[in-house]
Amino acid sequence: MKQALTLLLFVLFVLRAAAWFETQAGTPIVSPPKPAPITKHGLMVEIRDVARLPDTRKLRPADQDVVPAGWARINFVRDLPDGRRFVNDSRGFLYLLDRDNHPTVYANVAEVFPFAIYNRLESGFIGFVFHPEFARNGLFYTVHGERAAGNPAVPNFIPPGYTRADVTNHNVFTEWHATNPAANTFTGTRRELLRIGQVVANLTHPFGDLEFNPTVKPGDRDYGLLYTSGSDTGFSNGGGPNANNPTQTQRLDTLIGAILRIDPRSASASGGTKGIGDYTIPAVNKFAADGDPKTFGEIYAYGFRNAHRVSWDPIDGTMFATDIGMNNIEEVNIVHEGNNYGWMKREGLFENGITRPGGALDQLFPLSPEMLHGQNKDEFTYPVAMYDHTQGQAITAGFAYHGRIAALQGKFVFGDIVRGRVFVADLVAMKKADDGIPETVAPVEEVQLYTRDDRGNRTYVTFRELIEVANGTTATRADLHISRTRDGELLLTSRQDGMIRMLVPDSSGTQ
Ligand SMILES: [Ca+2]
Ligand SMILES: [Ca+2]
Repeated sequence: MKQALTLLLFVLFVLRAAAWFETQAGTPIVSPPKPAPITKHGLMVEIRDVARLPDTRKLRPADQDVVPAGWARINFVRDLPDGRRFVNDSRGFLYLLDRDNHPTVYANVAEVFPFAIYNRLESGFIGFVFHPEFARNGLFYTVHGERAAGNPAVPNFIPPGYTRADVTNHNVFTEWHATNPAANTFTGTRRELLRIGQVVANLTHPFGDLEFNPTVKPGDRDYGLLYTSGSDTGFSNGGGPNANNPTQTQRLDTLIGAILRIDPRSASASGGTKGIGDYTIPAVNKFAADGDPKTFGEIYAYGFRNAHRVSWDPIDGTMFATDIGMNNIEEVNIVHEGNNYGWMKREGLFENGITRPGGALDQLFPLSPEMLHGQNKDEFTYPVAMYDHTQGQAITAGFAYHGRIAALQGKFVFGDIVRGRVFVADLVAMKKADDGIPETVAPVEEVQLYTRDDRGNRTYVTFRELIEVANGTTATRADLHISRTRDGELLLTSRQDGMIRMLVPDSSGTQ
Protein backbone atom coordinates (compact mmCIF):
# COMPACT_ATOMS: atom_id res chain seq x y z
CA MET A 1 0.00 0.00 0.00
CA LYS A 2 2.74 2.40 1.02
CA GLN A 3 4.70 1.44 -2.10
CA ALA A 4 1.61 2.00 -4.28
CA LEU A 5 1.08 5.41 -2.73
CA THR A 6 4.71 6.33 -3.34
CA LEU A 7 4.37 5.21 -6.95
CA LEU A 8 1.19 7.25 -7.37
CA LEU A 9 2.86 10.34 -5.91
CA PHE A 10 5.80 9.73 -8.21
CA VAL A 11 3.58 9.51 -11.30
CA LEU A 12 1.67 12.63 -10.28
CA PHE A 13 4.94 14.46 -9.75
CA VAL A 14 6.21 13.41 -13.19
CA LEU A 15 3.00 14.60 -14.86
CA ARG A 16 3.14 17.88 -12.98
CA ALA A 17 6.82 18.40 -13.78
CA ALA A 18 6.13 17.58 -17.44
CA ALA A 19 3.37 20.18 -17.59
CA TRP A 20 5.65 22.69 -15.95
CA PHE A 21 8.44 22.06 -18.43
CA GLU A 22 6.05 22.16 -21.43
CA THR A 23 5.01 25.69 -20.56
CA GLN A 24 8.66 26.74 -20.21
CA ALA A 25 9.98 25.21 -23.45
CA GLY A 26 11.53 27.58 -25.95
CA THR A 27 11.89 30.59 -23.68
CA PRO A 28 15.07 31.54 -21.88
CA ILE A 29 14.61 31.52 -18.14
CA VAL A 30 16.61 34.29 -16.56
CA SER A 31 15.14 34.06 -13.09
CA PRO A 32 15.06 30.90 -11.00
CA PRO A 33 12.41 28.44 -12.18
CA LYS A 34 9.86 27.52 -9.56
CA PRO A 35 8.82 23.89 -9.43
CA ALA A 36 6.51 22.80 -6.64
CA PRO A 37 7.86 23.96 -3.25
CA ILE A 38 9.09 21.26 -0.89
CA THR A 39 6.49 20.74 1.81
CA LYS A 40 6.01 18.60 4.90
CA HIS A 41 3.76 15.53 4.75
CA GLY A 42 3.71 14.45 8.37
CA LEU A 43 7.20 12.98 8.56
CA MET A 44 8.52 13.88 12.03
CA VAL A 45 11.83 12.81 13.55
CA GLU A 46 13.37 13.42 16.96
CA ILE A 47 16.79 15.06 17.13
CA ARG A 48 19.06 14.84 20.17
CA ASP A 49 22.41 16.35 21.22
CA VAL A 50 25.31 13.88 21.32
CA ALA A 51 28.41 15.96 22.01
CA ARG A 52 29.90 19.39 21.55
CA LEU A 53 33.45 20.05 20.39
CA PRO A 54 35.70 22.48 22.29
CA ASP A 55 35.31 26.19 21.49
CA THR A 56 37.94 27.19 18.90
CA ARG A 57 36.57 30.67 18.12
CA LYS A 58 39.78 32.44 19.08
CA LEU A 59 42.16 30.01 17.39
CA ARG A 60 42.70 32.22 14.31
CA PRO A 61 42.72 35.97 13.81
CA ALA A 62 39.20 37.08 12.80
CA ASP A 63 40.34 38.17 9.32
CA GLN A 64 41.69 34.66 8.63
CA ASP A 65 38.56 32.80 9.75
CA VAL A 66 35.52 32.54 7.48
CA VAL A 67 33.11 32.55 10.44
CA PRO A 68 34.92 33.86 13.55
CA ALA A 69 31.71 33.52 15.59
CA GLY A 70 31.36 29.79 14.80
CA TRP A 71 32.00 27.73 17.96
CA ALA A 72 33.74 24.93 16.01
CA ARG A 73 33.49 24.02 12.32
CA ILE A 74 32.50 20.37 11.85
CA ASN A 75 32.43 18.77 8.40
CA PHE A 76 32.65 15.03 9.07
CA VAL A 77 32.02 12.49 11.81
CA ARG A 78 33.45 9.00 11.15
CA ASP A 79 33.14 5.81 13.18
CA LEU A 80 35.70 3.01 13.22
CA PRO A 81 34.54 -0.61 13.43
CA ASP A 82 36.11 -0.78 16.94
CA GLY A 83 33.58 1.81 18.15
CA ARG A 84 35.85 4.85 18.23
CA ARG A 85 34.26 8.00 16.80
CA PHE A 86 36.27 10.77 15.13
CA VAL A 87 35.24 14.29 14.12
CA ASN A 88 37.05 17.19 12.49
CA ASP A 89 37.04 20.87 13.31
CA SER A 90 38.09 22.46 10.02
CA ARG A 91 40.09 24.99 12.03
CA GLY A 92 42.62 22.18 12.21
CA PHE A 93 41.88 19.45 14.75
CA LEU A 94 40.94 15.81 14.38
CA TYR A 95 39.17 14.75 17.59
CA LEU A 96 38.47 11.35 19.08
CA LEU A 97 35.27 10.99 21.11
CA ASP A 98 35.44 8.49 23.97
CA ARG A 99 32.54 6.26 25.06
CA ASP A 100 31.07 9.18 27.00
CA ASN A 101 31.42 11.36 23.90
CA HIS A 102 34.16 13.42 25.54
CA PRO A 103 36.45 14.84 22.80
CA THR A 104 40.25 14.78 22.90
CA VAL A 105 42.63 15.83 20.12
CA TYR A 106 43.72 12.81 18.08
CA ALA A 107 45.83 14.80 15.61
CA ASN A 108 46.71 18.48 15.37
CA VAL A 109 46.35 18.82 11.61
CA ALA A 110 46.83 22.60 11.55
CA GLU A 111 50.20 22.29 13.22
CA VAL A 112 51.75 20.31 10.37
CA PHE A 113 50.30 22.40 7.51
CA PRO A 114 51.61 25.96 8.09
CA PHE A 115 50.33 27.24 4.72
CA ALA A 116 46.74 26.15 5.36
CA ILE A 117 44.06 28.82 4.96
CA TYR A 118 40.81 29.11 6.90
CA ASN A 119 39.04 32.01 5.25
CA ARG A 120 36.63 30.14 2.98
CA LEU A 121 33.53 28.01 3.60
CA GLU A 122 35.39 24.89 2.48
CA SER A 123 38.92 25.56 3.70
CA GLY A 124 41.36 24.53 6.39
CA PHE A 125 41.16 20.85 7.38
CA ILE A 126 38.23 19.97 5.16
CA GLY A 127 37.84 16.22 5.32
CA PHE A 128 39.20 12.82 6.38
CA VAL A 129 38.52 9.12 5.95
CA PHE A 130 39.96 5.92 7.40
CA HIS A 131 41.26 3.11 5.21
CA PRO A 132 38.95 0.08 5.55
CA GLU A 133 41.91 -1.78 7.08
CA PHE A 134 42.97 1.05 9.42
CA ALA A 135 42.96 -1.31 12.41
CA ARG A 136 45.77 -3.29 10.74
CA ASN A 137 47.59 -0.76 8.50
CA GLY A 138 47.03 2.51 10.44
CA LEU A 139 46.24 4.49 7.27
CA PHE A 140 43.89 7.44 7.00
CA TYR A 141 43.53 10.26 4.51
CA THR A 142 42.92 13.98 4.81
CA VAL A 143 42.18 16.82 2.42
CA HIS A 144 42.96 20.46 3.15
CA GLY A 145 43.45 23.86 1.48
CA GLU A 146 46.61 26.00 1.36
CA ARG A 147 47.59 29.35 -0.08
CA ALA A 148 50.05 29.39 -2.99
CA ALA A 149 51.76 32.65 -1.98
CA GLY A 150 55.08 31.89 -0.31
CA ASN A 151 54.35 28.17 -0.50
CA PRO A 152 57.36 26.14 -1.63
CA ALA A 153 55.28 23.08 -2.55
CA VAL A 154 54.74 22.42 -6.27
CA PRO A 155 51.29 21.26 -7.44
CA ASN A 156 51.14 17.91 -9.25
CA PHE A 157 48.27 19.23 -11.32
CA ILE A 158 47.45 22.68 -12.71
CA PRO A 159 44.37 23.12 -14.94
CA PRO A 160 45.20 22.88 -18.66
CA GLY A 161 46.44 26.14 -20.18
CA TYR A 162 47.65 27.61 -16.88
CA THR A 163 51.08 27.69 -15.25
CA ARG A 164 52.36 27.72 -11.68
CA ALA A 165 52.34 31.54 -11.84
CA ASP A 166 48.54 31.43 -12.14
CA VAL A 167 48.06 29.20 -9.08
CA THR A 168 46.38 30.94 -6.14
CA ASN A 169 45.58 28.06 -3.80
CA HIS A 170 46.40 24.41 -3.31
CA ASN A 171 44.08 21.52 -2.56
CA VAL A 172 46.06 18.71 -0.93
CA PHE A 173 45.40 15.00 -0.27
CA THR A 174 47.59 13.43 2.43
CA GLU A 175 48.00 9.86 3.66
CA TRP A 176 48.70 9.53 7.40
CA HIS A 177 50.24 6.35 8.81
CA ALA A 178 49.57 5.76 12.51
CA THR A 179 52.37 3.71 14.07
CA ASN A 180 49.86 2.21 16.49
CA PRO A 181 46.31 2.19 15.09
CA ALA A 182 44.87 1.39 18.54
CA ALA A 183 46.44 4.48 20.16
CA ASN A 184 44.16 7.37 21.07
CA THR A 185 46.58 10.05 19.89
CA PHE A 186 48.32 10.01 16.54
CA THR A 187 52.02 9.36 16.19
CA GLY A 188 53.40 8.33 12.85
CA THR A 189 54.30 9.56 9.38
CA ARG A 190 52.67 11.30 6.42
CA ARG A 191 52.89 11.09 2.64
CA GLU A 192 51.45 13.62 0.20
CA LEU A 193 49.24 11.94 -2.39
CA LEU A 194 48.14 14.78 -4.61
CA ARG A 195 48.43 18.56 -4.71
CA ILE A 196 46.05 20.36 -7.07
CA GLY A 197 46.62 23.98 -8.06
CA GLN A 198 43.54 26.19 -8.23
CA VAL A 199 43.70 29.32 -10.40
CA VAL A 200 40.59 31.29 -9.45
CA ALA A 201 40.84 34.09 -6.88
CA ASN A 202 39.38 32.17 -3.93
CA LEU A 203 39.64 28.63 -2.63
CA THR A 204 36.25 27.73 -4.11
CA HIS A 205 34.89 24.18 -4.56
CA PRO A 206 38.03 22.33 -3.55
CA PHE A 207 37.88 18.56 -3.42
CA GLY A 208 36.49 18.06 0.08
CA ASP A 209 35.29 14.47 0.41
CA LEU A 210 37.40 11.31 0.42
CA GLU A 211 35.53 8.01 0.64
CA PHE A 212 36.04 4.27 0.44
CA ASN A 213 33.04 2.33 -0.86
CA PRO A 214 31.78 0.82 2.43
CA THR A 215 29.60 -1.78 0.70
CA VAL A 216 32.41 -3.91 -0.76
CA LYS A 217 34.52 -6.65 0.80
CA PRO A 218 38.15 -7.74 0.36
CA GLY A 219 38.54 -9.28 -3.09
CA ASP A 220 36.00 -6.98 -4.72
CA ARG A 221 37.44 -4.86 -7.56
CA ASP A 222 36.34 -1.70 -5.71
CA TYR A 223 37.92 -2.66 -2.38
CA GLY A 224 40.56 -0.25 -1.04
CA LEU A 225 40.05 2.31 -3.81
CA LEU A 226 39.72 5.93 -2.74
CA TYR A 227 36.94 8.06 -4.21
CA THR A 228 36.88 11.85 -4.19
CA SER A 229 34.17 14.44 -4.47
CA GLY A 230 33.72 16.03 -7.92
CA SER A 231 34.78 19.65 -8.23
CA ASP A 232 35.08 22.39 -10.82
CA THR A 233 37.74 23.97 -8.53
CA GLY A 234 35.94 27.31 -8.69
CA PHE A 235 35.80 27.69 -12.47
CA SER A 236 32.17 28.72 -12.05
CA ASN A 237 32.21 31.44 -9.40
CA GLY A 238 35.63 31.33 -7.74
CA GLY A 239 36.35 34.99 -8.49
CA GLY A 240 39.08 36.76 -10.46
CA PRO A 241 39.79 36.69 -14.20
CA ASN A 242 39.92 32.89 -14.48
CA ALA A 243 36.46 32.18 -13.09
CA ASN A 244 33.31 31.71 -15.21
CA ASN A 245 35.27 29.52 -17.59
CA PRO A 246 33.24 26.75 -19.24
CA THR A 247 36.21 25.63 -21.39
CA GLN A 248 37.70 23.97 -18.29
CA THR A 249 34.73 21.62 -17.96
CA GLN A 250 33.29 18.84 -20.14
CA ARG A 251 36.69 17.37 -20.91
CA LEU A 252 38.53 14.21 -19.91
CA ASP A 253 42.13 15.49 -20.05
CA THR A 254 41.83 17.09 -16.61
CA LEU A 255 40.95 16.37 -12.98
CA ILE A 256 38.45 19.26 -13.01
CA GLY A 257 34.76 18.43 -12.58
CA ALA A 258 35.31 14.72 -12.03
CA ILE A 259 34.78 12.25 -9.23
CA LEU A 260 38.13 10.48 -9.11
CA ARG A 261 38.80 6.87 -8.12
CA ILE A 262 42.39 6.10 -7.21
CA ASP A 263 44.39 3.35 -5.54
CA PRO A 264 46.02 5.35 -2.75
CA ARG A 265 49.12 3.15 -2.69
CA SER A 266 52.22 4.69 -4.23
CA ALA A 267 52.95 3.10 -7.61
CA SER A 268 56.34 2.19 -6.16
CA ALA A 269 54.50 -0.02 -3.64
CA SER A 270 51.70 -1.36 -5.85
CA GLY A 271 53.75 -1.96 -9.01
CA GLY A 272 50.92 -0.38 -10.99
CA THR A 273 50.64 2.74 -13.14
CA LYS A 274 51.57 5.98 -11.40
CA GLY A 275 48.89 8.66 -11.34
CA ILE A 276 49.36 12.41 -11.53
CA GLY A 277 50.28 12.37 -7.84
CA ASP A 278 51.93 9.71 -5.66
CA TYR A 279 49.24 7.06 -6.06
CA THR A 280 48.25 4.29 -8.46
CA ILE A 281 45.71 4.40 -11.28
CA PRO A 282 43.32 1.46 -10.79
CA ALA A 283 43.63 -0.68 -13.92
CA VAL A 284 39.89 -1.41 -13.69
CA ASN A 285 38.95 2.26 -14.19
CA LYS A 286 37.10 2.78 -17.47
CA PHE A 287 39.28 5.68 -18.59
CA ALA A 288 42.42 3.78 -17.62
CA ALA A 289 41.37 0.75 -19.66
CA ASP A 290 40.25 2.74 -22.74
CA GLY A 291 43.69 2.72 -24.39
CA ASP A 292 43.49 6.51 -24.75
CA PRO A 293 46.30 8.39 -23.00
CA LYS A 294 44.39 11.69 -23.35
CA THR A 295 41.61 10.59 -21.02
CA PHE A 296 42.77 10.68 -17.41
CA GLY A 297 42.65 7.23 -15.85
CA GLU A 298 41.71 8.70 -12.45
CA ILE A 299 38.29 9.83 -13.69
CA TYR A 300 35.33 7.78 -12.44
CA ALA A 301 32.50 10.08 -13.59
CA TYR A 302 32.53 13.72 -14.69
CA GLY A 303 30.49 16.84 -15.39
CA PHE A 304 30.07 17.93 -11.74
CA ARG A 305 30.16 21.47 -10.35
CA ASN A 306 30.61 20.72 -6.66
CA ALA A 307 29.55 17.15 -5.99
CA HIS A 308 30.90 17.68 -2.51
CA ARG A 309 29.70 14.39 -1.03
CA VAL A 310 29.33 10.86 -2.35
CA SER A 311 27.71 7.87 -0.61
CA TRP A 312 26.50 4.34 -1.27
CA ASP A 313 23.30 2.48 -0.50
CA PRO A 314 24.41 -0.42 1.74
CA ILE A 315 21.57 -2.58 0.40
CA ASP A 316 22.52 -2.65 -3.28
CA GLY A 317 25.69 -0.54 -3.64
CA THR A 318 24.01 2.28 -5.59
CA MET A 319 26.36 5.28 -5.55
CA PHE A 320 25.02 8.80 -5.00
CA ALA A 321 26.55 12.25 -5.45
CA THR A 322 24.96 15.44 -4.19
CA ASP A 323 26.00 18.27 -6.50
CA ILE A 324 25.69 21.92 -5.44
CA GLY A 325 24.28 24.03 -8.25
CA MET A 326 25.08 27.53 -9.41
CA ASN A 327 22.19 30.00 -9.09
CA ASN A 328 19.28 27.66 -9.55
CA ILE A 329 19.22 23.87 -9.11
CA GLU A 330 20.50 21.44 -6.44
CA GLU A 331 20.94 17.84 -7.59
CA VAL A 332 21.01 14.29 -6.26
CA ASN A 333 22.65 12.05 -8.84
CA ILE A 334 23.04 8.30 -9.11
CA VAL A 335 26.63 7.78 -10.23
CA HIS A 336 27.62 5.34 -12.97
CA GLU A 337 31.21 4.94 -14.03
CA GLY A 338 32.09 6.90 -17.15
CA ASN A 339 28.93 9.01 -17.24
CA ASN A 340 28.81 12.76 -17.84
CA TYR A 341 26.62 14.72 -15.39
CA GLY A 342 26.50 17.87 -17.50
CA TRP A 343 28.16 20.83 -15.76
CA MET A 344 28.69 23.53 -17.12
CA LYS A 345 26.41 22.69 -20.02
CA ARG A 346 23.60 21.50 -17.79
CA GLU A 347 22.21 22.50 -14.38
CA GLY A 348 19.45 20.23 -13.22
CA LEU A 349 17.24 19.58 -16.25
CA PHE A 350 18.24 22.83 -17.92
CA GLU A 351 20.84 24.12 -20.30
CA ASN A 352 23.06 26.58 -18.47
CA GLY A 353 23.27 29.96 -20.22
CA ILE A 354 27.07 30.22 -19.95
CA THR A 355 27.53 27.88 -22.91
CA ARG A 356 25.42 30.12 -25.20
CA PRO A 357 26.81 33.22 -26.94
CA GLY A 358 26.17 36.18 -24.64
CA GLY A 359 24.73 33.88 -21.99
CA ALA A 360 25.53 33.90 -18.28
CA LEU A 361 26.00 31.37 -15.49
CA ASP A 362 22.84 32.44 -13.70
CA GLN A 363 20.63 31.79 -16.74
CA LEU A 364 18.84 28.59 -17.59
CA PHE A 365 17.25 27.49 -20.85
CA PRO A 366 14.72 24.66 -21.02
CA LEU A 367 15.44 21.44 -22.88
CA SER A 368 13.13 20.61 -25.76
CA PRO A 369 10.06 18.50 -24.92
CA GLU A 370 11.57 15.63 -26.96
CA MET A 371 14.70 15.77 -24.82
CA LEU A 372 12.76 16.00 -21.56
CA HIS A 373 10.59 13.04 -22.47
CA GLY A 374 13.64 10.99 -23.46
CA GLN A 375 12.57 10.61 -27.12
CA ASN A 376 15.78 12.40 -28.12
CA LYS A 377 18.89 11.63 -26.10
CA ASP A 378 22.00 13.64 -25.40
CA GLU A 379 25.29 12.64 -23.78
CA PHE A 380 24.31 13.69 -20.24
CA THR A 381 23.00 11.89 -17.17
CA TYR A 382 20.35 13.90 -15.31
CA PRO A 383 19.53 14.07 -11.59
CA VAL A 384 17.16 11.64 -9.88
CA ALA A 385 15.99 14.28 -7.36
CA MET A 386 16.41 18.03 -7.24
CA TYR A 387 15.20 21.31 -5.77
CA ASP A 388 15.57 24.91 -6.76
CA HIS A 389 16.88 28.00 -5.03
CA THR A 390 13.51 29.14 -3.79
CA GLN A 391 13.80 26.11 -1.44
CA GLY A 392 17.47 26.18 -0.45
CA GLN A 393 20.89 27.19 -1.74
CA ALA A 394 23.30 24.27 -1.38
CA ILE A 395 22.63 20.56 -0.99
CA THR A 396 24.23 18.62 1.89
CA ALA A 397 25.49 15.05 1.89
CA GLY A 398 22.78 12.45 1.47
CA PHE A 399 22.48 8.87 2.69
CA ALA A 400 20.30 5.88 1.91
CA TYR A 401 18.72 5.19 5.30
CA HIS A 402 18.07 1.69 6.66
CA GLY A 403 18.46 2.39 10.38
CA ARG A 404 16.24 2.28 13.48
CA ILE A 405 13.91 5.20 12.67
CA ALA A 406 10.92 3.56 10.99
CA ALA A 407 9.72 6.77 9.32
CA LEU A 408 13.02 7.19 7.45
CA GLN A 409 13.53 3.61 6.30
CA GLY A 410 13.85 3.32 2.52
CA LYS A 411 14.45 7.06 2.21
CA PHE A 412 17.42 9.03 0.97
CA VAL A 413 18.02 11.62 3.70
CA PHE A 414 19.68 14.90 2.81
CA GLY A 415 19.13 18.62 3.35
CA ASP A 416 20.16 22.17 2.58
CA ILE A 417 23.46 23.43 4.00
CA VAL A 418 22.49 27.08 4.15
CA ARG A 419 18.94 26.86 5.48
CA GLY A 420 19.37 23.67 7.51
CA ARG A 421 16.17 22.11 6.16
CA VAL A 422 16.16 18.28 6.24
CA PHE A 423 14.72 16.52 3.19
CA VAL A 424 13.96 12.98 2.07
CA ALA A 425 13.23 11.31 -1.24
CA ASP A 426 12.05 7.74 -1.62
CA LEU A 427 14.90 5.41 -2.64
CA VAL A 428 12.62 3.31 -4.86
CA ALA A 429 11.43 6.44 -6.68
CA MET A 430 14.99 7.73 -7.07
CA LYS A 431 16.24 4.46 -8.54
CA LYS A 432 13.22 4.39 -10.84
CA ALA A 433 14.09 7.93 -11.96
CA ASP A 434 17.56 6.69 -13.02
CA ASP A 435 16.00 5.85 -16.38
CA GLY A 436 17.72 8.06 -18.97
CA ILE A 437 14.64 10.31 -19.07
CA PRO A 438 15.45 13.82 -17.78
CA GLU A 439 11.95 14.80 -16.63
CA THR A 440 11.44 11.81 -14.32
CA VAL A 441 12.72 12.79 -10.89
CA ALA A 442 11.71 11.60 -7.43
CA PRO A 443 9.59 13.95 -5.30
CA VAL A 444 11.21 15.54 -2.26
CA GLU A 445 9.54 16.20 1.09
CA GLU A 446 10.72 17.99 4.22
CA VAL A 447 11.20 16.37 7.62
CA GLN A 448 9.81 18.11 10.71
CA LEU A 449 12.40 17.86 13.50
CA TYR A 450 11.48 17.86 17.18
CA THR A 451 13.23 17.60 20.52
CA ARG A 452 11.98 16.09 23.78
CA ASP A 453 12.75 17.60 27.15
CA ASP A 454 13.47 15.72 30.40
CA ARG A 455 9.73 15.23 31.00
CA GLY A 456 9.18 13.91 27.48
CA ASN A 457 7.48 17.03 26.12
CA ARG A 458 7.83 17.43 22.38
CA THR A 459 8.98 20.75 20.85
CA TYR A 460 8.98 21.26 17.08
CA VAL A 461 12.23 22.84 15.98
CA THR A 462 14.27 23.75 12.93
CA PHE A 463 17.93 22.83 12.76
CA ARG A 464 18.79 26.50 12.56
CA GLU A 465 16.88 27.26 15.77
CA LEU A 466 18.90 24.59 17.57
CA ILE A 467 22.14 26.25 16.47
CA GLU A 468 20.93 29.66 17.53
CA VAL A 469 19.99 28.37 20.98
CA ALA A 470 23.38 26.61 21.36
CA ASN A 471 25.28 29.74 20.32
CA GLY A 472 22.98 32.20 22.05
CA THR A 473 22.91 34.33 18.91
CA THR A 474 21.33 34.39 15.46
CA ALA A 475 22.96 32.47 12.60
CA THR A 476 22.97 33.74 9.03
CA ARG A 477 23.65 30.20 7.79
CA ALA A 478 22.81 26.84 9.31
CA ASP A 479 25.90 25.21 7.73
CA LEU A 480 24.24 21.81 8.03
CA HIS A 481 26.32 18.71 7.32
CA ILE A 482 25.28 15.08 7.63
CA SER A 483 27.40 12.04 8.55
CA ARG A 484 26.50 8.36 8.95
CA THR A 485 27.42 6.22 11.96
CA ARG A 486 28.83 2.71 11.62
CA ASP A 487 25.37 1.26 12.34
CA GLY A 488 23.64 3.44 9.76
CA GLU A 489 22.24 6.25 11.91
CA LEU A 490 22.53 9.91 10.91
CA LEU A 491 24.49 12.65 12.65
CA LEU A 492 23.66 16.28 11.94
CA THR A 493 26.43 18.80 12.48
CA SER A 494 27.04 22.46 11.76
CA ARG A 495 30.05 24.63 11.10
CA GLN A 496 28.39 27.18 13.37
CA ASP A 497 27.95 25.62 16.82
CA GLY A 498 30.28 22.62 17.09
CA MET A 499 27.44 20.36 18.27
CA ILE A 500 26.95 16.80 17.05
CA ARG A 501 23.28 15.83 16.99
CA MET A 502 21.65 12.54 16.07
CA LEU A 503 18.34 11.67 14.47
CA VAL A 504 16.81 9.09 16.83
CA PRO A 505 13.71 6.91 17.13
CA ASP A 506 11.04 8.67 19.18
CA SER A 507 12.10 8.49 22.84
CA SER A 508 8.63 8.90 24.37
CA GLY A 509 8.37 5.16 25.06
CA THR A 510 11.45 5.33 27.25
CA GLN A 511 10.37 8.29 29.38
CA1 LIG B 1 42.64 6.86 -20.63
CA1 LIG C 1 15.08 10.49 -14.88
